[in-house]
Amino acid sequence: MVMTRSYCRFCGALCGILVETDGERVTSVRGDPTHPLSKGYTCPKGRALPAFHHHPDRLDQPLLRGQPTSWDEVLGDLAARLGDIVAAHGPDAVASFVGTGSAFDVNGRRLAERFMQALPSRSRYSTATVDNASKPLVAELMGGHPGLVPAVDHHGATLVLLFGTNPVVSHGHLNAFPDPIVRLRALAARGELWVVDPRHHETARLATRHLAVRPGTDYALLAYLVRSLLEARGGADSAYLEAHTRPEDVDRLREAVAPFDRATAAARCGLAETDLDDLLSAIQRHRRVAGQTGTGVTMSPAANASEWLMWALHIVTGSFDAPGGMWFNPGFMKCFDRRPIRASDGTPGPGPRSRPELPGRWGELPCAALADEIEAGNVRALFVVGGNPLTALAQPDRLAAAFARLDVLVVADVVRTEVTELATHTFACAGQLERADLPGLADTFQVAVAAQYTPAVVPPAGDRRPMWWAFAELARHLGLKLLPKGLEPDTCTDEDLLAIMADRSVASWAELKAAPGVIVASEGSFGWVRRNLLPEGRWRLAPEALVAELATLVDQQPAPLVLIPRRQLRHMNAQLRDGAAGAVRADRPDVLLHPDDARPAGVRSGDLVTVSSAHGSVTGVACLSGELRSGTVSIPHGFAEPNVSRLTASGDADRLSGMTRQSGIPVTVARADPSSGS
Ligand SMILES: Nc1nc2c(c(=O)[nH]1)N[C@H]1C(S)=C(S)[C@@H](COP(=O)(O)OP(=O)(O)OC[C@H]3O[C@@H](n4cnc5c(=O)[nH]c(N)nc54)[C@H](O)[C@@H]3O)O[C@H]1N2
Ligand SMILES: Nc1nc2c(c(=O)[nH]1)N[C@H]1C(S)=C(S)[C@@H](COP(=O)(O)OP(=O)(O)OC[C@H]3O[C@@H](n4cnc5c(=O)[nH]c(N)nc54)[C@H](O)[C@@H]3O)O[C@H]1N2
Ligand code: SF4
Ligand SMILES: [Mo]
Repeated sequence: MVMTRSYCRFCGALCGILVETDGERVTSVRGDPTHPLSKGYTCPKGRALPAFHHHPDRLDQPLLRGQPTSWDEVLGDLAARLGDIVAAHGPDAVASFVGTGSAFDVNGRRLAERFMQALPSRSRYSTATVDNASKPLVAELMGGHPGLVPAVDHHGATLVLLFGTNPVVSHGHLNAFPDPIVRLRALAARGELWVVDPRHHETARLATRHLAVRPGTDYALLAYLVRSLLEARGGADSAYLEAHTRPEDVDRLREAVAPFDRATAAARCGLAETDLDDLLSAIQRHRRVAGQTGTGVTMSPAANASEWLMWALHIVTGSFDAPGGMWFNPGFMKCFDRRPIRASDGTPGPGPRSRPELPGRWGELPCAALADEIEAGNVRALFVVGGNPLTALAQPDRLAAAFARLDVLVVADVVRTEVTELATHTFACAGQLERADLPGLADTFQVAVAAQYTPAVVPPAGDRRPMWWAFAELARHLGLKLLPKGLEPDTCTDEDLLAIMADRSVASWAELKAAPGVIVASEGSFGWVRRNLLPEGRWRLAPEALVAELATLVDQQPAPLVLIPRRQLRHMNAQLRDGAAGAVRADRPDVLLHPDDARPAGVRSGDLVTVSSAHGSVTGVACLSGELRSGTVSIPHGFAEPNVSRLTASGDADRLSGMTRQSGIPVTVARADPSSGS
């Protein structure tokens, strides 16, 4: 038996783990009690790692049109086809979709991205536009950089607001939330913890107050708070506003939120006026706030306006980049606080050819356009890099038909999925326990300025190869060079690449490698955004595009019954939905309904229920629950059945951010089989 210290790479919490192995067999995973951030905590997904590692559907060899083959064969064939496609249609005909499964493979993700840049192809898609697009958008428009991620000051905040996020289950949206129950209890014990969510979920149960807001109306509640704070003696931090904003922006903000008086906001949000009063006085009492939004907000139709007003609330109360409020993680590897950063103004680039009304942002195109681009013949080859577009993207049936028309569909994954079924070329990638790593993409999302090096726990089984190697080798076949000077695919190691990445980090590569676990540099870093990034230290408080969006919402009419998203503890999107082929417990994709919405349709718990939107319908098992606000239907995503993405549509995308709407979708419910039962 050998014990290796590592960290879990299923989700952004990056919990410290101790992995026990017997030869190449992974026998157990438990929380690392010496890890200062996760403190021994793991969730069932982390503990399912041994079962996932030995999943019967793991890919052991690359596949060519579904048949096991050698890497030489699959990469040689692929290179020839890509060469033809690029020669005939140009490099933009080669697209990539980068998913969550590659987010914690720092070398693999980097080389996949470098490959697209080397082609060079503009047809780059990622889950950013089905997950969080309003966040980088607002960060760029207000702070000048899409990578600014506000995070709760866990050691100083006394008033924490969580809007549309359930960290007990998700462990955070963008912001990592390891050991969530202990952290949330500590926050609630120090002051107040408010949860604003249509569902009284696992996190709401730990809150000091829960507001069951009507989906898609967060902007109205936030507008009311900002409006009230900006009134004379309302509680705004005038010194902060004077130092860190422009007076004309404060006037523009005041004007924009003017329509949202208490009665209007309460009616819109479906909350009592006293709820709004209570939240306002809590803010006035604590003076500073630490508010975080999640996918409940980013997936909603008013995502940009809501995120903007959440930022505005922090700026008006002097809570941004300030102890007791929110800080911005500069990154252990990225070190934004130690170098000048060029500010951008958020002007979008050109959109996809078939959907020119959508924006190109952050070097990507919106996922909402992927099916159109394939159907139009603009995309002929697609790389799926650690993703499951057939459950993650809208209209899966249309997308599957579009995939069938592709000349080439390359899937880089660790297990067989519905997407590898359609693949022409499949890369059998080294899984998380089979590669050395550092937190890359997750660097600035962590709960502290911290980094942990992990060695590979076991060598890659079968003919699995690191994903970075597959892209480097494919590039070599095409006459492109992806690896830094002096490195060749067959002699380079994970560590060679990590060492280069760690070049500019807080600790040296040698220190990272020698450390017995995570290195924590600090648990809060304040002031650097105002110092290094903001022009004259001033936030852009009232970006024109966001002011305009709010104006369109003034007369919004809420729909009577809407779909809302929900995450579950035992699966990570489409991963582990089968309980690693039954080796561990799996979640059931129940359709949660409020009894008041189920009754008129004659639906009882356990019945099969059909949920329909303007775009499609799904059938699942109903579970009646008073924890939901009436007027909402909650369905998790990631399942083949019910595949909730049948209810969303790629035409229903936000013009400003490119984000596909996935919350607040009007739906109806009906018994799937009205003849049975009574
Ligand atoms: N209606 C609706 N739609 C949604 C959502 C919703 O709530 N409702 N949620 C959205 C969100 S937030 C997201 S992030 C997307 C999720 O979209 P995706 O990220 O596309 O989906 P995942 O299921 O996470 O896909 C991860 C894939 O990576 C593979 N994988 C695991 N480990 C590795 C590895 O080490 N290397 C490689 N190469 N692959 C690996 C897994 O086997 C899996 O196939 O879905 C979005 N779509
Ligand atoms: N166990 C587990 N963990 C995960 C994942 C997983 O699949 N399983 N996925 C990972 C990924 S890819 C992501 S992006 C994160 C997401 O992390 P979170 O954003 O925390 O995701 P959820 O837990 O679904 O919480 C979203 C909440 O928004 C609420 N909501 C819906 N609409 C609205 C609205 O209009 N307003 C408000 N205020 N609330 C609303 C829903 O009721 C729900 O409780 O989780 C990550 N972690
Ligand atoms: S919360 Fe669970 S899935 Fe996320 S890193 Fe920790 S153990 Fe892994
Ligand atoms: Mo996500």
